[in-house]
Amino acid sequence: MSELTPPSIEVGPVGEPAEPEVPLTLSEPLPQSDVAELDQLDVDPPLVGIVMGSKSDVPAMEAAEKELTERGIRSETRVISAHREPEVVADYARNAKLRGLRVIIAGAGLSAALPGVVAAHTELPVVGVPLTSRTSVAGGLDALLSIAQMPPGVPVACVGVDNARNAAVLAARILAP
Ligand code: RP5
Repeated sequence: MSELTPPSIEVGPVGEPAEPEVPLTLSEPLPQSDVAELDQLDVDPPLVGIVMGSKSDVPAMEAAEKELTERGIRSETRVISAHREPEVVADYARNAKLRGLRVIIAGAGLSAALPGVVAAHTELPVVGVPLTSRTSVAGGLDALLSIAQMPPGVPVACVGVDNARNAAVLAARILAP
């Protein structure tokens, strides 16, 4: 009968903590590339989002940005269409509060769905600007009614036709402490 040799099992050190892959403290200075990335972070995010349904709305809506800038209120401007890119509008509105925006100004012409769609996706106050365009009905009455006549529960404040400046003044008053 041959002798049985027990198999040799290599056992490593027991109970030693694993080496952390990432240092847990910032005792070392950050690499320059990381510092550059941090510098690019927007520490002063815009407070007012100005959106409009078409590039053709830009001339009328510029007055809102101008008014806010003169008052020292940071804003951002985007052209996003409620009917051409509904998902983009929904994402913008859903993320607006998280990004630090406090008021949204939305300008649109014709059936002017943009302000209402934005209001449906955010709790932020939305100020609508009814705009005239090439094929407006009754001098912009179509857009005025589309914005002012939001059903109960999803309000959109409505300024006068093509009166983007008043939307900015109202936004400033909403932001006033
Ligand atoms: C709306 O339709 C826009 O807000 C604009 O006022 C109007 C006309 O748009 P375009 O045909 O000039 O793109 O969606």
